[in-house]
Amino acid sequence: MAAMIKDALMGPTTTAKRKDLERDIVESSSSANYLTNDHGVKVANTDDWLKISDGTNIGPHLLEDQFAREKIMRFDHERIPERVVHARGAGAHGYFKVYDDRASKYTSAAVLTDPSRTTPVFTRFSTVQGSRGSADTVRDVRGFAVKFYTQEGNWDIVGNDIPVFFIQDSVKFPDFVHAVKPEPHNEVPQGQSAHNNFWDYVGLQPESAHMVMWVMSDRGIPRSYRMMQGFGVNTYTLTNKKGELFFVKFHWVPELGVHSMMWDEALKVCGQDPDFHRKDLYEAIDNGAPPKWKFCIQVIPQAREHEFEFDILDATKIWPEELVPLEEIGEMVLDRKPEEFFPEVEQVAFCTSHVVPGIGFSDDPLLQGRNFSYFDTQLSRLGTNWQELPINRPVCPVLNHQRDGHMRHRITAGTVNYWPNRKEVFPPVPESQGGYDTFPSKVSGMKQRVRGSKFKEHFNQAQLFFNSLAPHEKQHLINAISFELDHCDDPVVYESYTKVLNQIDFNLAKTVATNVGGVIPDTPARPNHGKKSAPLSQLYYAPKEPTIVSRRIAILVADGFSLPEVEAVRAALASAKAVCFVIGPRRGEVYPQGAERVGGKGIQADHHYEGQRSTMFDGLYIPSGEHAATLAKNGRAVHYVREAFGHCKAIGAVGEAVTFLRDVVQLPGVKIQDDLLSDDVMTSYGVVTTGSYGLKSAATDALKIGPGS
Ligand code: HDD
Repeated sequence: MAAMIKDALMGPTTTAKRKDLERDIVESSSSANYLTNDHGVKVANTDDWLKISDGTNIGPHLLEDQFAREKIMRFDHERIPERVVHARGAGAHGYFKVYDDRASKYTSAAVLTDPSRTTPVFTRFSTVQGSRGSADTVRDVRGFAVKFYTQEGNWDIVGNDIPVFFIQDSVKFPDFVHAVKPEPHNEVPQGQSAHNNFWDYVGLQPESAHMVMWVMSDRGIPRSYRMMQGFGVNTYTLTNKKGELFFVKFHWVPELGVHSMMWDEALKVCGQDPDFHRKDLYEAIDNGAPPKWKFCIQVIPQAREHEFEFDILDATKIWPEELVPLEEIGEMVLDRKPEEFFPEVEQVAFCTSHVVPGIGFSDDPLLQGRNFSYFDTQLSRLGTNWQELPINRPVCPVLNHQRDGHMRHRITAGTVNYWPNRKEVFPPVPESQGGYDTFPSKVSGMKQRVRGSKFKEHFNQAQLFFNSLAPHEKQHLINAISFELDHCDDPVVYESYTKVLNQIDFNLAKTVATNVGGVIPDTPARPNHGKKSAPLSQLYYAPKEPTIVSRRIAILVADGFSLPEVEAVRAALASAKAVCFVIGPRRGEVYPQGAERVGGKGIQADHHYEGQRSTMFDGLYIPSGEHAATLAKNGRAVHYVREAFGHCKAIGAVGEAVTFLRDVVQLPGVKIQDDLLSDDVMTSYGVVTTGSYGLKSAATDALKIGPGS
């Protein structure tokens, strides 16, 4: 089965949704290559508004110019409201397949049980806080929303890259979003949670503590959309053909592992390339390395609902994998870019309420409110008939008596638009024949505004998360909270959050309080339970086989580099499916050792040192040659290497470049491993050099991203 899926992964796949969308795609290169107005009349002049003129001097414009009026009026109305949260994002098409029917013991949903199916998907990734034009690499939660165009209708998993949420009840969402969004008096800050109102709110809402730990960890600054996990977050249900019910959580696990940026790097990339993640997604697809995720489920039978110390309906809690293991059931591949951003990525509309037979909701109080909110928001963003937009319409028939409303596209022929009708047009379908029916469940209780008793414990899992991080991950988290609280200028805010931190970890609270001028605690607010869970650290997801697929590698040169070496390394990197760029003193010809500097045979540098800085790359390779002496004298080149080193990038150097590298990064305690080409090289060292190029490919070995990277 794995081999069959591998075959299917080769190249863009024509899915049912692709065929459906083709009806609406206008090729700009089609044979009808001329300009018309919106109702198809060919336009003779689109540059001059109709006006009075004697041929030399011009007079007034004429309102009668219907072409000019239409062009300007259409332009005036181009913008629609951006999403109230998750406004900034990027999306791609792809497909989903299950390995076999192993999930049929839990669900009757064909999309999750029929291995002969290829289900088209559209996935949109996003940040939460910033506006549509904000930067990609800010510290934030990432949205991970998947629309499955199944043969039984659309199913949406509207998830995040973090498995828990800030609040337990959806009615708090407007308060939370107001607190995290730019402040009302000055609309500051953009794309940041580093401000008084956010920290004030979460300080007063201890249920946010667990999620705050995740966002302040490296998960908040992913290297790529392609290198993050996805989580459905809420608890859903599955029902099988026997009529049994299971609680379920959905997970996406990326093939390339879970990787993050360094904070300093993320900050710089916000300015250097605000579209970094968007471009990264499309670059990988263009280069034949479509991103891929395993789809996994965690399942709890209905009878075991109350067995856990936490409430399994509480979205601020994970189900630790030691208690409820992940079951891998399928894969998603994103292999096709949108044709046009607005009609696809901007108009795609997800709803948690979109489920298909075999999948249902639980009483998770966050999910219940979400089921109302998404549909509602689409009405104001896109209008009543948003489901008919090409990106949103299902690939199966849509037949019902819902009619009219703004911008209705479909024409439903026939004389009746109600049920029951004498002609039996569009009758409801019994569950046995595929109709969606809600799982019958007995409900009793008092009508009241409460939360379940287990919902009241907020710190055990925040502590579990912090305990489970590797030392460098803990340090990053401490740095992140210290950065954010330093941006809060109201002492009430940063002092009160230190108290929350002391509920999680004494040293964490002490260090942050010292950094930000908070109240340094004398004793822990509660004992640390000492428990850990391995899958909470990103290290857990390192690919088993080291890989450089789709990684961006810079080859740093000046005039006088070794040409055969660069050619060999480029070929080796390309065959390992890395994306390789030559970075030289100028964009244009750079001359190898021995070549005439003017008119000699050089190679094209893709960028100059300033144009694409080290922050744009995952690894750096410096070939041998007399150019090393030139690099050493160039402040920009020296900064390039030091910055890459400071950001823990893998660096390889050969021959004369070894001395250059040693000189520029030689700091006390720095490990540089010379001539080490053993397989465990990356477990201990990020910098590898070799005196002569040859043996085996020093560069590709040095730059592999694997366990320990
Ligand atoms: Fe939400 C968008 C994820 C709680 C209300 N949400 C939105 C998107 C994602 C999430 C990924 C962007 C979808 C896209 O790409 O178009 N939201 C989550 C997760 C949550 C969550 C994982 C917690 C488990 N959301 C949540 C609550 C509410 C909302 C509790 C309201 C009660 N979310 C919305 C929204 C948005 C939205 C206002 C804005 C744009 C949209 O829906 O289409 O309705």
